[in-house]
Amino acid sequence: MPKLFPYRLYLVTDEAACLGRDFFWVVEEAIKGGVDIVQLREKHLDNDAFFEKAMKLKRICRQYSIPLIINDNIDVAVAVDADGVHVGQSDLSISAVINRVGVQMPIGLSLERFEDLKAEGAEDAWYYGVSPIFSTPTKVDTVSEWGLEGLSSLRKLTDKKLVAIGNIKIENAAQIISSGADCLAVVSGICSATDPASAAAAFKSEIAKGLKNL
Ligand code: TZP
Ligand code: MG
Repeated sequence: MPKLFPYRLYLVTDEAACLGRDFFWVVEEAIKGGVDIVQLREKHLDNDAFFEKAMKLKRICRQYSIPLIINDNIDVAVAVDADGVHVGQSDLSISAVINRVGVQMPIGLSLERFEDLKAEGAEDAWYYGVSPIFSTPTKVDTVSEWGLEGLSSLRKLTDKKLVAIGNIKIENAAQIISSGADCLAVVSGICSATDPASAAAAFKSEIAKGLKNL
């Protein structure tokens, strides 16, 4: 499992949030604007369509030397030689993923509550998703939000990199970083922005401000 997770701005895709614009254009603009890592997360696609999208996205990510992470689908992650896979609490356990793909595939794990730190294999995760930091219309089946206080408490309990996700906007980005997140994962704040490249750049500059306040 690689130790390093130097990324600060994580784009999590949702084609519906791209508001009818070309999906790959949106992602490429976001990368040009400063996104450091991309996760393909498209719940509406069947396996074949998901694989096709992953293959195409992998080419774009390669071109910019950006890691591509695949949400949930280990078979597709292996098939496209992705840089990692991300699992939630209701997906396969980390140990099950390791048994499937071997330890060479980095695995991101979403934490929904403090107890999830003790789940089987959680200590082998590459990073923890703090999910959701704030409730969001983009994902409505979440339990409860961590909030900034929950994030600060979690920060004291683990040295793993923490990736906050959920209703992160340019306006609250710096505060989430200064409360203990290492990286911000964003869907609509970038995918639905009029100019995804400028939005990504604005997130990066807010992240830099938040890091100064640590
Ligand atoms: N997991 C927790 S919240 C979320 C996911 C995938 C969606 C975040 O979307 P947005 O639009 O950035 O609030
Ligand atoms: Mg999942």
